[in-house]
Amino acid sequence: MTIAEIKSTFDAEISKCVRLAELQELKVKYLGKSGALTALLKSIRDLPAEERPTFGAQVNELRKQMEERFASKTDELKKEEMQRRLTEEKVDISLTSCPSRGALHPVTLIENQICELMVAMGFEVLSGPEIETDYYNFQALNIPYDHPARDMQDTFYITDSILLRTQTSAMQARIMEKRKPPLKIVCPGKVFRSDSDASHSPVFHQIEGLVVDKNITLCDLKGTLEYIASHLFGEQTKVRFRPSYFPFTEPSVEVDLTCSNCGGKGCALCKETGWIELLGAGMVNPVVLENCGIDSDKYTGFAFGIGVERAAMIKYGIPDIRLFYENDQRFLKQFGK
Ligand code: 2NL
Repeated sequence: MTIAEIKSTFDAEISKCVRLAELQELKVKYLGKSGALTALLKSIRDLPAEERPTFGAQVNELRKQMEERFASKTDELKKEEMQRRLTEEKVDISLTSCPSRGALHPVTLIENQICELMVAMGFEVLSGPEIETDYYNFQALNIPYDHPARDMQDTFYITDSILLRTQTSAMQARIMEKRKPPLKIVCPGKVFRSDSDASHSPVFHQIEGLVVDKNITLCDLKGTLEYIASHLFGEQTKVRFRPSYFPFTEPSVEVDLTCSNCGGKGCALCKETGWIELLGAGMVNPVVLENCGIDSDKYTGFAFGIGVERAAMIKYGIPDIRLFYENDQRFLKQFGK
């Protein structure tokens, strides 16, 4: 090839280059050890001596031009490559890939709501130990060792005298023993019973309220529960007492609310009765007051215990208590927004 031929094929080929790798190949093809230009330079020995300097100068000039062209083309392709990568590898920060926001668990929500209502009525919120002594969980509350009510609350024992509390009243007994009336306290927390089905869990949450003062009556209990019921389930909610039995209260009552689903007319949820049982309550048994050092001739009190899961199940129409503990996002996402 002549100098002119090399120049023109080189020009044509280099302008077609689009990748740095191709450019590198081209560089080898023309300027490499067995490249076209090197071959041309070698052919210098076949020329007559007087033509050699001019020829040499021309070849060197061409080499210089080609090297400059390679340099500028390299620059150009590097810029293009950068531009291409910037477009191809662009991270779209406008995508909604941020983690979704957490929400309060329905049990926490209802627990907070009930506690807030109690605080509004002047109750003090207190929490106590989940591991209790037999004394505060049972004996102080008028449930001696041989009492049949011990079987009603199937208990997890740690030793003969230490257990997982079956009710938060254990804490209330501690407070009654430590302080003097008037008392107006509410104890929320986890309680434990060896029982498990669609409406029972071995761990559940309870809120117990306790008022001890002079002249406290069952009417005070009813007014307090009506306030909670109407704020938690709606203004039209009615409260009904049915006689019951607990060792720590006398008299004792089961408390029903008008069914939030049918408004009291009767439906499948309330088994056509119009009423749904929510909690147990009563007037504090004088024996319990005396056990805790309170003069039962001077003072009376009322107490109640609400199952938080049960309240949430009624409020939201949840059919199975186990849904609360499975951490299924599809379930949890529906609350606390
Ligand atoms: C239930 C019933 C109840 C109480 C809890 C109580 C506490 C003291 C004294 C007397 Cl310190 N009573 N608490 C009273 C009646 C019922 O709970 O089954 N709740 C889920």
